[in-house]
Amino acid sequence: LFLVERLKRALVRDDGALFLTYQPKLDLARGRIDRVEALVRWVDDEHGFISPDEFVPLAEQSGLIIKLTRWVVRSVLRQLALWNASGLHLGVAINVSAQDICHEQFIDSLLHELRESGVRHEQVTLEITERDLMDNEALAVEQLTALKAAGFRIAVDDYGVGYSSLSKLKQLPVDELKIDKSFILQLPESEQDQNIVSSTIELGHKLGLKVVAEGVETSAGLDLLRAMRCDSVQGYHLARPMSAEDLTQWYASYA
Ligand code: G
Ligand code: G
Ligand code: MN
Ligand code: NA
Repeated sequence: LFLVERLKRALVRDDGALFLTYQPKLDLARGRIDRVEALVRWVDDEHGFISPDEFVPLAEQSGLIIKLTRWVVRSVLRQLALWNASGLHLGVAINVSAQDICHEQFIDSLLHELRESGVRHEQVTLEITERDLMDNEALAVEQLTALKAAGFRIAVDDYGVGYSSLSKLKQLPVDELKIDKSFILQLPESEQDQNIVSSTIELGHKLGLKVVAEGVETSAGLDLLRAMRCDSVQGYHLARPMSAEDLTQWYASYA
């Protein structure tokens, strides 16, 4: 079978070949883990582990992304409902593509899943890459405006590698900039990255946005970002993406 057919089968069967991992984000001002990013994983019984860098683009090309994202949303919200019930109140970031948000049923199905799970809108951040936004500008902006009006948080993912102009940024209905990890990974060693990141944080703040750094791998990087007044950090220095069970345990020992 072609890979995309195998992916479709994994979605239909929902027998554990597709699963979610969660990576925590630290709110620097409050010193608290307040959110997690959901990251999908696939272990195919024939091909083994397949990276989302490989199968997400495949799903996008074939249109299967709509079903994949629906599965992700449903699974994430179920998990969030479990955490809510156990007294663990976390927000979650879900990666979506322009195809998803431009799909006519996206908002309705999201709202339906929220009602089913009892999760609150403010608990959900939708991450969309800067590049995806720029490639689908008019309709994407319209849809994001509707999503934001419905109460969801919107983040621009992989910010800094997608060539959006400052005037575009001003018009986008977003709450958060997520600086791409390529500017963060060598932050302690690279003066150039330090300049780029500190000015991006300043710009974000002047536009009224929260700024998140991903790919924080060292305490030196974390210290720099704190000094730059970055709002939130995510990266291996804190924790790797992990299963829901592991995240629950990790959180208990961290907090
Ligand atoms: O851990 P990392 O390898 O998870 O993810 C690689 C890429 O795959 C990232 O760009 C990430 O945004 C994307 N990705 C991970 N999970 C999802 C998902 O559930 N949906 C979408 N659309 N992209 C995802
Ligand atoms: O959706 P996004 O492109 O933000 O996905 C985040 C990606 O970054 C995922 O592939 C995740 O596994 C990865 N990631 C998260 N933290 C780190 C880190 O500290 N270092 C590196 N190299 N990758 C990370
Ligand atoms: Mn992301
Ligand atoms: Na990213």
